[in-house]
Amino acid sequence: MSDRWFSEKLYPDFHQSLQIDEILFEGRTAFQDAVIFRNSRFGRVLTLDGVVQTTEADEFCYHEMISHVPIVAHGAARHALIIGGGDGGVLREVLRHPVDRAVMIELDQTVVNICREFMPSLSAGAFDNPRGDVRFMDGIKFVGETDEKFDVIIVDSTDPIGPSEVLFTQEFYADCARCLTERGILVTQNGVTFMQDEEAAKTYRFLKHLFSDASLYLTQVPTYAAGFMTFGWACLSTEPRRTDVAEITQRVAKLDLGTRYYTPEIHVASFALPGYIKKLQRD
Ligand code: AG3
Repeated sequence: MSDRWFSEKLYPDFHQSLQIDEILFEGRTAFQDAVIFRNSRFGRVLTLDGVVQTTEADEFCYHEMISHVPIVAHGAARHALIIGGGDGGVLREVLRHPVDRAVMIELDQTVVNICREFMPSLSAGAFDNPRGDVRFMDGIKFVGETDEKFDVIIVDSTDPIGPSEVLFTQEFYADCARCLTERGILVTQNGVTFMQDEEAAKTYRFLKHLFSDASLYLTQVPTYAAGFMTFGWACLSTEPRRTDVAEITQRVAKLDLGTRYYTPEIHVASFALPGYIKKLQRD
């Protein structure tokens, strides 16, 4: 048994540790520190700037929920945009749907390269899919300049410290709103709410001002310490979020998603928030 441990210090007063069996990659990219190591329970683990991003064992809890909830709720998404998502997990899940095109805008090409090499099950071939269109540039610049329109935008970023800070601003969300089609949906990752409540409250406030419908919704990821992970939801129409479980069930039955976390019941239930999170949804 190894006596080497990775200790995540995302919060000053609460650290979580994972045992390191073997380090597969360790280095500084043009933007951040990246490490991929192996842990006996979680398989290969990607950390960026000292924060666990994803693990082979529990990535499905995150990638299925950030992808299928908006796409199934939309019901007819043809064009999807992913901001970030360098490990390829979101692209993989998005391409399970009959979308014509999934554009992925990733800042850090090295993250894609190391994940393809050391964590290939994350993208599972998605980077070679002709419907995928991966471009390496700044997400905020892309949404600020493009004339392309998307039915769904998924922001799969790191936490709002370091290179991703700009992806949590009102300006960025406003540009996303401009890039959406009529019933378009934007979802964002907003951290673990018990520890990062201000972050979720702020995103909710921005989204509420810019969109007809705004909400938070939940998933549970074992290696994100301290409780529920919250996603932001924003839509130019109030109707997609209200799609009932019978309709969601019918839509899912036509797909071959093979999910392990996402179900029609979980889709609907993920918008039911515990009181300490619901109270953050103030204007
Ligand atoms: N990106 C979000 C990681 C958030 C971890 N932060 C935390 N525990 N508060 C995940 C990238 C997966 N594609």
